[in-house]
Amino acid sequence: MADQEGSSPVTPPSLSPPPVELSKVQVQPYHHPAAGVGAIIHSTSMALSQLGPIRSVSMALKINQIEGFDCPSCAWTEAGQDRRETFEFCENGVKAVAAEATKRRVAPEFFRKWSVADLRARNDHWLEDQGRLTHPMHLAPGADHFAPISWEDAFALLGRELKALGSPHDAVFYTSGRTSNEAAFLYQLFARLLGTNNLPDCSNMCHESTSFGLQEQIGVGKGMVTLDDFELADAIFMIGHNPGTNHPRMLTTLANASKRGCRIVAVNPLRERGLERFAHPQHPMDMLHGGTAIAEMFLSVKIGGDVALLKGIMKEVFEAERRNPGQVIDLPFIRDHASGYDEFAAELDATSWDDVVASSGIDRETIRKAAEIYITSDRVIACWGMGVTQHRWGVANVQSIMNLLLLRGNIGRPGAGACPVRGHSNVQGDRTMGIFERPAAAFLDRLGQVFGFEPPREPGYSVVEAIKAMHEGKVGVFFAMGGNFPVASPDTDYTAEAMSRCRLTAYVATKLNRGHLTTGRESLILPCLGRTEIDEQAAGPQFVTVEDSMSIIHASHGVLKPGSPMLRSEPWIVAQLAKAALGASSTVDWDELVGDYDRIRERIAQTIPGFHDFNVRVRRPGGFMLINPAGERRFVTTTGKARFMTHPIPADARTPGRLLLATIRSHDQFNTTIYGFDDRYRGVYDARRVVFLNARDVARLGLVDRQVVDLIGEHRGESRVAPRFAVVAHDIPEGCAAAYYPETNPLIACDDVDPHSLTPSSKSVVVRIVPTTHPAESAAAV
Ligand SMILES: Nc1nc2c(c(=O)[nH]1)N[C@H]1C(S)=C(S)[C@@H](COP(=O)(O)OP(=O)(O)OC[C@H]3O[C@@H](n4cnc5c(=O)[nH]c(N)nc54)[C@H](O)[C@@H]3O)O[C@H]1N2
Ligand SMILES: Nc1nc2c(c(=O)[nH]1)N[C@H]1C(S)=C(S)[C@@H](COP(=O)(O)OP(=O)(O)OC[C@H]3O[C@@H](n4cnc5c(=O)[nH]c(N)nc54)[C@H](O)[C@@H]3O)O[C@H]1N2
Ligand SMILES: [Mo]
Repeated sequence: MADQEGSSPVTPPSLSPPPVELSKVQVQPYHHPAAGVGAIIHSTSMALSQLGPIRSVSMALKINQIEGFDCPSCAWTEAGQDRRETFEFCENGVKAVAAEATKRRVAPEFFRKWSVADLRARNDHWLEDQGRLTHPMHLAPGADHFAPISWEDAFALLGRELKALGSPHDAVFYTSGRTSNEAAFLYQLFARLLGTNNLPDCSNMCHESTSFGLQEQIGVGKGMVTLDDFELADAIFMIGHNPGTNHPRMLTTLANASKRGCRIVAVNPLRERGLERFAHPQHPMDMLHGGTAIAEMFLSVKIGGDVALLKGIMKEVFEAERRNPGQVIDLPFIRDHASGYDEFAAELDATSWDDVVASSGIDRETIRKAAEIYITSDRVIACWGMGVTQHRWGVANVQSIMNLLLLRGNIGRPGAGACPVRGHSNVQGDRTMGIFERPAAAFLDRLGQVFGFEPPREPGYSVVEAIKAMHEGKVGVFFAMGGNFPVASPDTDYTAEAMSRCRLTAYVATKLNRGHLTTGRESLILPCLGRTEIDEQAAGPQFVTVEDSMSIIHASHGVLKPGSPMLRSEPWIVAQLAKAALGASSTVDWDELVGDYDRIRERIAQTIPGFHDFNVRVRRPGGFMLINPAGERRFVTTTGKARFMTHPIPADARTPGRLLLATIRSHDQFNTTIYGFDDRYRGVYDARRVVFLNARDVARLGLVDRQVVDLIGEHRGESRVAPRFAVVAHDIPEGCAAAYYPETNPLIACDDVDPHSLTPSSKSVVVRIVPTTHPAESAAAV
């Protein structure tokens, strides 16, 4: 075995994945356009190996089609009905669907063979690759192996443990963003009937800085642009995201914009291939001609340098306005619709160019050119992702982007606006449904009226608050609706220890993951239907609904036979959980709701603004779009206007010799699900434990390419280690480093967060890099 930490049965267990062999890491720079032929080869071989030929083709014809299922991978919107293609998916969508629709099974015999300790010693890829969970499983106190349990007994156990809690606040209900609107709505209703707002979700680690920042600034925590706007924009700024890997279908949108002359600027410390060139894998002519150029300008900002860079661009906007008064800044918009402008402008004037250039790492002339694109473009869209949100200054980043848009009134008119690119396919919908630890009073008022109860008002725990509470022994029951909480969370070993202090942990899941092996005193794994599968309830087959990144609500119909007769739907599981925990005290008829999801949608329509006639409108092809008031220049903020927010350039937390590490995704993973060990566009093969460094830093630190090093995270005088990474010289600014998540999560302190959004700072971890002190491991782990 590679690493022995995980295989010992002592508590607390180490959750770090075992380091795999490094000697075979290969680096081969990739010079082709993103997608193209490679995408076809990779997606086809993955689908065939997991599904066989017939299931592969029938599945491919149903992804993202009106009568099919919503791709469970990313949240990028589908084209309108008239523009939809026969195959509306990408390489990584196929990987996600093939992983769910696989013919492989993890049945009770599997758990008889493998103890929890043995499973912990396997790597994440191996765990995922074993197949679909088929049966509810139970780990009794003190047991080494999970054993089968009936659904009835599983809910009886959950009911007993929840009723035995001193307070409802001693329970935590986590959600990952694949959960449908229907399941999410029931789940939050149940938690609040029980009496708690402890509803942390993956958003807390993802776009929370966006939700918090935009809510404060423009009154709604979502973007407002649509695909139509992408057809009208004169310029698109793409800041801190990697669509070639994480939202491949977005490349079609961007390539079309680029072809008609829209100017695209990318802001990213890494020269990501998908930001440079794209060839549509389903259009042979496109591939023959070498694809389409995406970004005409690439700003290789330093990690954490975005506030400074945006300030630089805005300083140029001010300069241009001084040269051409009344021509550049949209003063009428600002007068009528914005507040805080004078203070903002004064602070911007006082910011020195030296600080802007030093902190962003971009020279003044380059900033001037980027500003010129912004100024000469009538309609501008800004897109962003995790490179913006996951910092101690994540909210400052988001609000600085919005400041830039506001300066020229780039909001609430065609072809302009904000486009935060969401991650999980229904993460935005889950929040709309009330999965939130700090719900608005108006939402709770309405929920209480519709269901005849007084919802709890005190804020619940976000992800990092939940981990701390568990660590302090305050949490008796931890329940997860999907996801991989302990592995996706920061501070891996601290989180594992926190989980081990719960009385009961329970995970609703489709596939086995390392998180399920991080148990409390007792634990449950509850296997559920995936989005691709037929969901049969009392009233017949059901569909569910999701909300994409552009606030479009649409239906998703499962089409495949369920992976096992024991699988249950997420809404059904919530209904049984609620009955077991609330018993006769519940005023809700859970069986009626879950027997026919139209009943759930009726309650959603009564509770949540924008969902009137939900059942009718969602049956129309393509669904319907939620109105975003900010997109109509109605700003429901404390000033009643869009607010310019003033933010200083963040201080550099590095002491000499330290680097800022961004933890990123490879092309062969979906979050903690590891499909393989290659990262094609970055040219790395057969390894995940690599750290990308600038060649000058490699030399300065006295290292050589491919040398094995330990990464040491430093935060407030504490240090944390992630051992054995191979150094790979890469096109990245000096002082910066990048390595994959979740291998690097042990480095991130739980309290290293943005103070407003509480988002872990996973893109700016202060690290020291030292030659390894850990012994070489054998190759057995893979
Ligand atoms: N195939 C696949 N698809 C996915 C996912 C997946 O894991 N695999 N995950 C889904 C989820 S949940 C999410 S949230 C999205 C994530 O999608 P992205 O937002 O693209 O996420 P990341 O890969 O974490 O990192 C984004 C980029 O930020 C850049 N970056 C790092 N630090 C900085 C910085 O300081 N400034 C700037 N400007 N850029 C920086 C990195 O170089 C990287 O290119 O994708 C979703 N889609
Ligand atoms: N260091 C670092 N940490 C990060 C990030 C980072 O960039 N760097 N990114 C953060 C981000 S953006 C996010 S969103 C989180 C992700 O955190 P999570 O959402 O908690 O994690 P995932 O890896 O997406 O969860 C995958 C698991 O979900 C389960 N699953 C899949 N489909 C279904 C389904 O249909 N139903 C149910 N019930 N279960 C299902 C499977 O068991 C699978 O193993 O991680 C965060 N953590
Ligand atoms: Mo995410």
